[in-house]
Amino acid sequence: MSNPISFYFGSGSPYAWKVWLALEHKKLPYEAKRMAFDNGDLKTPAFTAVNPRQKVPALMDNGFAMYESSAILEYLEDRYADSGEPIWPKDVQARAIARRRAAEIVAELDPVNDKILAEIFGPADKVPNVETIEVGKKALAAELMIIEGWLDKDFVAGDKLSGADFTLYPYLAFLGRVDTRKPGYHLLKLVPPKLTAWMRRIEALPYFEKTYPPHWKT
Ligand SMILES: N[C@@H](CCC(=O)N[C@@H](CS)C(=O)NCC(=O)O)C(=O)O
Repeated sequence: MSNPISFYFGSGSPYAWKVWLALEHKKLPYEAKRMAFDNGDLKTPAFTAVNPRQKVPALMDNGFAMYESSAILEYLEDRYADSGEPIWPKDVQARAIARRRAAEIVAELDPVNDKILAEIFGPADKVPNVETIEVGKKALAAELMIIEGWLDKDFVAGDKLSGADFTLYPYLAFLGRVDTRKPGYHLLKLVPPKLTAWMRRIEALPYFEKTYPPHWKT
């Protein structure tokens, strides 16, 4: 590898956080480039050449541009198979399950989360609809119980960290962020016990602090 990977992220983006955890897990050299959401950073011709969809995360790896967080994880694993720790289990069926769980999180948990957040952080002139939020919280609790059932070992897909853990953690951390910014919704209380213990395991990773959204620290 000649140059470090350029890693374009937005502070607090769950998709970017997932990639950041994976870069660290694989011990890859990278330069983190923070992109602001509100000052045109994503709209510049230079960034549009990296990601024509003008979203983060994105990578530039020695002239190779890549975006879409799940595809980025696959790229890193294939391109740097021997670096750091693997993103997916070696056993074919365990690997399939880990990938499926990561896909389920994106397909099922992400939209449920989004609905609640859209209501809580809606337009300034609109009071959040309590009923919509309660319905959303029920759906979120049900989804979290499914994931709780996966945790028969230490991690989301077995006894080792995988891309499924990196996919999930940012969503749950965001629930805590909402509780801090908009007290009263008690979203973290919906996280069942095994998942809560799992969150502490992720937070104990040696590189965790490095990946923590910078603007959440202030
Ligand atoms: N499916 C994409 C989603 C990426 C995405 O939606 N990123 C958001 C931040 S969380 C973004 O960059 N939005 C651009 C904007 O808000 O202008 C992925 O997994 O990478």
